[in-house]
Amino acid sequence: MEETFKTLPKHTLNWSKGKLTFYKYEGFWSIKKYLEEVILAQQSFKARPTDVLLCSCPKTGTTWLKALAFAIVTRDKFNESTTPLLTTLPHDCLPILEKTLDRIEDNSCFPLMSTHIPYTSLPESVLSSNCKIVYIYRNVKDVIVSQEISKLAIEDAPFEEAFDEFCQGVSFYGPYWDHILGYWKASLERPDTILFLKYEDLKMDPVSNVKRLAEFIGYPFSIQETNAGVVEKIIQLCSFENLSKLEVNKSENLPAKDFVVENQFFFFRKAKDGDWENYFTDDMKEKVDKLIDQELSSTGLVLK
Ligand code: PAP
Repeated sequence: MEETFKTLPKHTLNWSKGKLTFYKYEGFWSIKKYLEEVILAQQSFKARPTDVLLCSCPKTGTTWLKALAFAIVTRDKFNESTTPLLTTLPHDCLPILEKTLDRIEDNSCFPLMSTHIPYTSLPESVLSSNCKIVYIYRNVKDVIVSQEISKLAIEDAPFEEAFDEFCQGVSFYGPYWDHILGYWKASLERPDTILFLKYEDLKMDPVSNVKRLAEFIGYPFSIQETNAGVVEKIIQLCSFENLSKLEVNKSENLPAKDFVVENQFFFFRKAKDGDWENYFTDDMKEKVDKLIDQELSSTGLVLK
């Protein structure tokens, strides 16, 4: 492992708690701790055809997708007053692929698992098992703000510096646009096994998108459930307004042990579309528009 890291390109960033070194592994940047987990997962994770992987780049709607998928899959077991989502951070409701290497003991039939690993670096068994993948993504400008403001919230490093690094591709599992592209290309090749969801679409039309999600992961809503308003109840349970006010999800109660930073903006900040307008200068807006055009114009993927 140490030998591998000696050969990787690296870049040091300013971080709320000091400096943080990122390494570039298989075309994507992250910190050593996370990349070690990726490498170990590549060596030993055994996917099952029944697994459903919730995949995302950080700050694109992961927490929300995890809560929704968990509520969908466990709706026969729990109702809105007994669900673990009331007392457990959504991230702790389902396993993370990189942290679930030994599956011998895991006899559960619970299908959900999450990961930030880019498509092209997923363990080979994920692809050969043909298990289902749900990918969520979000507009680039709001992701920059969500990620960089979380990172900078309690320090005085300028936003401009963080912005430039993100645009150079140096962000968690970045370049972000390459992360999306990997899953997008795969979703074209394997539409039956990869569902591509957009954070903004989920916000604009939660009912259809939650139904789509439930159907795709094999837990469709029955007509009786639909008539009884089960879809709306799940949407309400997992809404930002509801989850962010729960004691367990408040900043001071976050289990910081596994996360790089802990501060009040980390998982639940504003959840507002277009918040980038409060941080970007005209030059920044233009730079991102040009960058995305340059990176994606030949691919067919359109990110508004
Ligand atoms: P993570 O990668 O650290 O888990 P992730 O959940 O992907 O973060 O994204 C966090 C963003 O989702 C935050 O956006 P913001 O910074 O623009 O506010 C967070 O507020 C938002 N978010 C968290 N939970 C929800 C939810 N239930 N509904 C909508 N947005 C949410």
